[in-house]
Amino acid sequence: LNKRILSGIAPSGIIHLGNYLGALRNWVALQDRPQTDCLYCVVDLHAITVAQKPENLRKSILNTAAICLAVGIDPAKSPLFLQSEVPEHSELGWILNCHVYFGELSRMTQFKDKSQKQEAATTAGLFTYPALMAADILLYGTHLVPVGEDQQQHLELTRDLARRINNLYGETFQVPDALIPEHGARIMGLDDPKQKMSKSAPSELNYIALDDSPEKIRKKFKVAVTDSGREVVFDEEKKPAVSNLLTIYSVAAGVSMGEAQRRFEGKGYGDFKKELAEAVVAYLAPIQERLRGWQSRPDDVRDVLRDGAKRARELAKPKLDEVKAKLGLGLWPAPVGGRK
Ligand code: AQP
Repeated sequence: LNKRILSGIAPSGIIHLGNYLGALRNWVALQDRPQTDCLYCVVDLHAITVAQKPENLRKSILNTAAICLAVGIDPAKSPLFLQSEVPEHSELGWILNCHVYFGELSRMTQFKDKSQKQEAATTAGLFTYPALMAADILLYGTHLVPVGEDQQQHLELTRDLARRINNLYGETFQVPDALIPEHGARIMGLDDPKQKMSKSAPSELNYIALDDSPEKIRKKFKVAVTDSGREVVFDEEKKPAVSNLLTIYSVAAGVSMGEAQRRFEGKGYGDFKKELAEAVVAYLAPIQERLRGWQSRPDDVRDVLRDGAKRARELAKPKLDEVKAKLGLGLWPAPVGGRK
């Protein structure tokens, strides 16, 4: 039996290098793993847990899908779909909402961070979104979920919910595992190495967007925060900023951390940041070229999403029907041998 891989990305404005190194890069690699079936999802219902302008959301959805295609998601191998086009997600999300405890959701660190940072009032959706994320995953019998480190806690909750439903109603859900990359699982902000790189950061100097121009990339690395001293060495405790930049360098240049450090022995931060910027510019160039191609063909992107939703629904509907039947919802069980 093939292993099911599923992951999602929120269309909330820009997609940054952290999203790519922590998640998208792995999504692409997994497509070629033998005996795996991948499904990838633009999770627009997650985006509306915070206020969105409809015109911006519409653009972000298309742009996020175009980025997924540009980084190498091949829709022939992996259906790429929009979450809101598969209503089974919302329906299972509600069912899981009715099985997750208030205390569990209250412990989610992402909720605490995001609700504190927000200027607008916090919605119930932001609070309960981990249940919807669990539905995204459990609906497809997912074995592995390629995500960045920040999603580990939500994955744990998903596993707990799967076990809870299985205990209450009999074996229903596959209990999924997180697949967190060895390098790049937690890329930190360029302007603040204590916080993760984030789309919703107040300053754009926090992140490298995948579609930043070479000039912008050079400028952002030039002003990126560094640590005291002048040696380019990996030491997350003493040199969190430089360690973060070295992680980015080693992935972008395709070298080990040891080799990355050797290359900058005896050199200062200035030289290091210049070479880092060039490595990232070169690393993103082919993605950006393909992105321009997809952006010039929005109807093709829509076609990919439409086809992906059709394929995803074929998988999601039977699982949702099974769950509803087990819970006693609807007009189940269907009468055998005609009406009674
Ligand atoms: N800084 C990061 N380092 C490594 N991986 C990261 N991911 C996010 N930030 C980093 C991973 O990217 C995938 C998609 O993320 P998402 O769209 O679900 O949104 P998020 O985790 O909420 O990402 P952001 O950019 O930080 O958004 P905001 O600012 O809205 O919170 C996930 O697999 C995530 O782990």
